[in-house]
Amino acid sequence: LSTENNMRRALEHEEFVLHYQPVINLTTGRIEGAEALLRWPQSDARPISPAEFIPVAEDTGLIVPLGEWVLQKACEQAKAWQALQPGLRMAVNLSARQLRQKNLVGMIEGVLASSGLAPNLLELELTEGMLVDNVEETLATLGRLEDMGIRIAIDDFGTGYSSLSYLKRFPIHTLKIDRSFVRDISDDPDDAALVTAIIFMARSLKLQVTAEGVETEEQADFLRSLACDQVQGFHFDRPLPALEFSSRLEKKM
Ligand code: G
Ligand code: G
Ligand code: MN
Ligand code: NA
Repeated sequence: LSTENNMRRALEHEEFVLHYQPVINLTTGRIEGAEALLRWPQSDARPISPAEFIPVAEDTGLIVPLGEWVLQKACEQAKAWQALQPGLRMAVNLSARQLRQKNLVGMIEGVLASSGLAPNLLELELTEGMLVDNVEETLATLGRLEDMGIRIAIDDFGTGYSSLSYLKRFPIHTLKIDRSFVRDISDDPDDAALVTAIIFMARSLKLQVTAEGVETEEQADFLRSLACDQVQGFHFDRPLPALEFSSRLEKKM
């Protein structure tokens, strides 16, 4: 309960911040996108992890106004960064509760209109589990988002228990390979086989594929040899405060 009250106050006082992790094209090395990641700095302690406060926000419904704040901020930032990197895409994590939110599509329309960001530069990240419940309603929601030109990514791909048939049923554009598969690709033949299979499947289905959690040059080389489209990970960049991300774009490094 105290977390809930603190979160309400933090939202009112704009204490949350977004960090942005660069999404890198593995062939060119260029930054093609950013994933917005919520941070809650504390004046007298380490920041509280979203892994801790997002579940509370979901349970209390606070994720609805918090999620709208995240989307608005991320879209405004993406719009501003178009001057430095035309076509830069912004990925925003969506929680299950937001997908059930009645006015989600209208809220997103409003944010795109007020920020001026082109819809095809916004990618919403969902997890597999979110596609299992209320299938008809979710299909309708995602269909409307796709009609607007918004892209849908499956986050943590491979860790859910759902049937792969959803890849055919839902309008999905990107698979983000979970970092648990990427971690041991250089040493574990099973993980290497799984990642290879996911990348080949994605290509056959004409989906874009992003590998997450790339921490070493060996992992990057392996993924490059499979022509994986994009990567994220500490080997390239940590999630960065907006100003650092801007310098990173300006230096074109
Ligand atoms: O960035 P970090 O590893 O601390 O994130 C932990 C988890 O919190 C990840 O699963 C990430 O997807 C989630 N997360 C981070 N920011 C947001 C956000 O703005 N909205 C939602 N729903 N989840 C987020
Ligand atoms: O669930 P999701 O993919 O949204 O989680 C994103 C989280 O992964 C962020 O909190 C980010 O800090 C973390 N992350 C990003 N790159 C790496 C990496 O290379 N290694 C590890 N261990 N975590 C990472
Ligand atoms: Mn994510
Ligand atoms: Na992930």
